[in-house]
Amino acid sequence: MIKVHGFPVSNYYNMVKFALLEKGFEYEEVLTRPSQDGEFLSKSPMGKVPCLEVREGFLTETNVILEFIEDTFWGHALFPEDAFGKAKVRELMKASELYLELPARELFGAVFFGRPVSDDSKASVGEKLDKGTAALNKLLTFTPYAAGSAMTYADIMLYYTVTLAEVAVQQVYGKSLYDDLPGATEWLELMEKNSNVQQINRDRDTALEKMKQG
Ligand SMILES: N[C@@H](CCC(=O)N[C@@H](CS)C(=O)NCC(=O)O)C(=O)O
Repeated sequence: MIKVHGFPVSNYYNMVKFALLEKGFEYEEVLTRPSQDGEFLSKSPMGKVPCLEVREGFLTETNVILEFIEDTFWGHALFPEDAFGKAKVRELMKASELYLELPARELFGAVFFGRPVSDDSKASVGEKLDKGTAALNKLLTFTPYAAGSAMTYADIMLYYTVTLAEVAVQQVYGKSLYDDLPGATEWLELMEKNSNVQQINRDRDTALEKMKQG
């Protein structure tokens, strides 16, 4: 059986879980924290999670894993069939990661681990997020899904990007990221009707609770 290494609080890990659940594919979760330990680096060269383990070996980088899942497993398609539609989904995935997830991640140390954040970082991340949301607004259709009438990998990546970024944006800037993404609130409601999203969020909350209890 294929294995997914990671932990349920990781948004990237949850993107992979969501894709596998949507495909209806059985997998085993191997509870793993990011690590620079030599053994883990032989599976995940940057020591990050998620890491997918299949018969042929290990795979890292979430977008690569998602593409592999699509190429390998049956189940309903999560990319459009036509080349342009597929490229538009990939464009959204990349924009979500580069221009929203990664800048928001610069705030995670302050938000989740109580590290200090300088006024300069706040200002520079704020600028990047403003540019990123403006770019995403040009790409998102919300009709009703991120890239059209069917759910795709763009929804998967965006959901686990914005929901975590929102926590950071609220805490650092005292505003909602969703105010800068018209249509996002209705789309979030739609996504959260999905039973796989609900299950992943329950797993995340249980793991968070355990972490708080030490
Ligand atoms: N580019 C990686 C990013 C994954 C990532 O940043 N995962 C976090 C957990 S959510 C991690 O492992 N962080 C540890 C680190 O950055 O060393 C991907 O697409 O999978």
